[in-house]
Amino acid sequence: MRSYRFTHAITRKPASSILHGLRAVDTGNPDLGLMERHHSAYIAVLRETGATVIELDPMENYPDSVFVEDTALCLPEGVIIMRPGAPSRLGEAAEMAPHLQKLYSEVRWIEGPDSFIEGGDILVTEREILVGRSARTNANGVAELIRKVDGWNLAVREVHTPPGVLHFKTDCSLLDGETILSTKRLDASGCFNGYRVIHTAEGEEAAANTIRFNDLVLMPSGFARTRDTLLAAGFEVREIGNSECAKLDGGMSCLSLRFTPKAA
Ligand code: CIR
Repeated sequence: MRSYRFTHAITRKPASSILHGLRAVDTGNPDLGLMERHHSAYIAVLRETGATVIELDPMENYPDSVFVEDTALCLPEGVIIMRPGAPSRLGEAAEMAPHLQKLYSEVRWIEGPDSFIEGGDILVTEREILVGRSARTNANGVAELIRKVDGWNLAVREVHTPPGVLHFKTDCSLLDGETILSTKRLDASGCFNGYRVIHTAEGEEAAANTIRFNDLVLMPSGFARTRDTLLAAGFEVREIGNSECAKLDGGMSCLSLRFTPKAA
């Protein structure tokens, strides 16, 4: 099971420079103390599933570095180091690489120079890898990813992130081997044809970015109708405060890399 059973996760503590983190709309600065408490709660839930969580030190020179998901794509076959499309985040990928090189024998890189791709735009399901073109992930980035997974027998499908939405996974997440949680606006594009799709409740689009991690679904707190839909569908849900990360367009998936290491 490649898409939601994992033995490990990597997180990075938020830095005080998070006040300078990127955001589409300024809704006020995040409160670092509250963000740290939410982050600790998030890690505790990952650990509740029995996984090993590696917590990296904060990096002050990268304000958005708490959002580790954008730096790498971790697959059972190996790792692809990403090339973030936000200039202030480009260097985060090289900072992550040594940590993954300790755990994986096969590490490949998106090299560029014209390719950009962020992990937030990549949804791994049991049958394929969906990559959403976005303001951060360009056609060259998708094309290079396809070349880099060569030999791993994987299907990569290019899809589109809705305009004005930061990442493909801002609007969707995997719930199990065949079920996707999606906003209606993203599902309307037809990209999930053939999957079972559960929609976020009207007005709760910000609940779409959850993670299925082993037996649990981690979702942001404050979205009762979507939560109740997931509970009724039989998922075991944990709600985690996300008010501070949300000010920086971040959610559940952004805060971790989830994987099962594959050393030689
Ligand atoms: C950024 O704009 O890059 C950060 N403020 C948020 C990144 C969220 N990452 C993700 O959805 N994977």
